[in-house]
Amino acid sequence: MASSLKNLKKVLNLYSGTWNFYSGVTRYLSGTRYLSGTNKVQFEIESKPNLSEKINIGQPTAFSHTHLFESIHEITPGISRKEYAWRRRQLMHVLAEDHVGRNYDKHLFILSAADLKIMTNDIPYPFHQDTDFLYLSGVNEPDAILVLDFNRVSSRLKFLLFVKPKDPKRELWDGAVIGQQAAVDYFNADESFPLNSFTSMMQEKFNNSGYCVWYKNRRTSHAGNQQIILSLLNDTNFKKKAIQELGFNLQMIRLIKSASEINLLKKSATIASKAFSKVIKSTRPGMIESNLHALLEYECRIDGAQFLSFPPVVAGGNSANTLHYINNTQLLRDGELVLMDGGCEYHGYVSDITRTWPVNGKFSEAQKELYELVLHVQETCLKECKEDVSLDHLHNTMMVSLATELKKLGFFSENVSSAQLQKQVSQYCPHHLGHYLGMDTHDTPLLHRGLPLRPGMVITMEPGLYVSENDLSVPKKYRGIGIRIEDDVLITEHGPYIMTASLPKQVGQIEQLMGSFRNNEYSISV
Ligand SMILES: [Mn+2]
Repeated sequence: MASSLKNLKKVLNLYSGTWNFYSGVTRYLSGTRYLSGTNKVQFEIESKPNLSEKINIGQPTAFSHTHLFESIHEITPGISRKEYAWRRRQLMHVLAEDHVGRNYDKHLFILSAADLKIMTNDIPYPFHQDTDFLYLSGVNEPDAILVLDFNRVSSRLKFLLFVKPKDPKRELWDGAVIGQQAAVDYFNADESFPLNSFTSMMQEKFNNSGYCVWYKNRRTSHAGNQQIILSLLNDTNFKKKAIQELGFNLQMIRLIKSASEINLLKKSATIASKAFSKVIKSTRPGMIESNLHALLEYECRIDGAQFLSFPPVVAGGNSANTLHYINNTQLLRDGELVLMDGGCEYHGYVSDITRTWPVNGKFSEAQKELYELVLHVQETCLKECKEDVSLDHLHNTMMVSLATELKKLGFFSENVSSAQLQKQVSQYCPHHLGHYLGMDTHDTPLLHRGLPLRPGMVITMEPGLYVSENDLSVPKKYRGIGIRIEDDVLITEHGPYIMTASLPKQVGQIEQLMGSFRNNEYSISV
């Protein structure tokens, strides 16, 4: 508990004056009301939903895609109707018990889905849903708006969905949409309306009834709908008692993963780990960085992932020192290392892995020295990783361990002051040890990394060491080497569980894995 209090103090110093944050953190630390044990909530099986088995809504259902679902009670693969309902109720309870929310009995929450981003005339990028919207509804369609109407006295919750109406002419081109009927039958909305009636319907249903209205104004993913929502909120004819920004309230719920979310995250980590193994095994001098990108994506999708989590970093040699290098255009040269940072998305849940390996299959002495140093730093952090410590605490562990190890290799002069040392070490690893992981790669970004870790949280652990080829202050043999080792870690009551453990990271294991590269299974000519 002492460390929790220290963390709380740190959080308070950073967010001094932000009472809202304080209230969230206190609630988090006391933990009992909403969050503690969230991952243990049991979602009972309900009676068979009253659905037409012919339901066609443009996204997989248990009826249309039997290979993806284990039960007809799931709305999206792995997540049941009960769990989606629980998430909506949990959010409204948290909002109604917020320090502002407590002053009001009636609460409205409004959230837009993402829009379809256009790649070129008439042709969109693959659609990616707003993760808050997907978390609360399971709806994987652009443009919709979700409204939750909650009364804290009676605990009555109504779920409204505004969706594009069914239009056979439009669906001939773009495929099926959900439509109003399935919004109710399949997604369990209490009522559904056409999207273009949003403003008039909201005026009609909720005007003048003393609501505290919550909405999201940060990191929104639909500029058009956001304008429509803001116009409604700013309309003096739309009477309400208060308007509140959602803030981190939903992220506090998303921070602790449920058992079904953990299953999906494990699956995502397993797919990506296996794909990384194959990419490592296939690497050889003369390939292009983008070839490894292509292999990673191929392997992840062959194994059932829908996307890569983000454009991967495939950085040969000195490019590894550019942290967000995604050009992936360079030749992979004999004698260099290659750093790959990537992961996949499996039914809404992502993995995020980094490995660094020798292009020719064998570490040089200098590469091995620095690689094993980073591995040692990661192991040191993993030993510290347990309930109640925070990501910030683990970051500090990484910096201290890096400093100690680099000093042994002659990176710093003997008489360097500890303040100078801290500054110099952060030049060799300018990023944080890790971040929360979930539906987003950088999950729940509004939550401070000083929060104590709890079972059900998932984090990345990614110590790195980056020595620029132009750094004349270090021995020549180390210049131009960039290394990062990243694993995905679930916090459990029994300690850290490494979800990416099946992917080798010891020097010997990697060299052994690459020993078979001559029998490359991919026919990429070099
Ligand atoms: Mn990461």
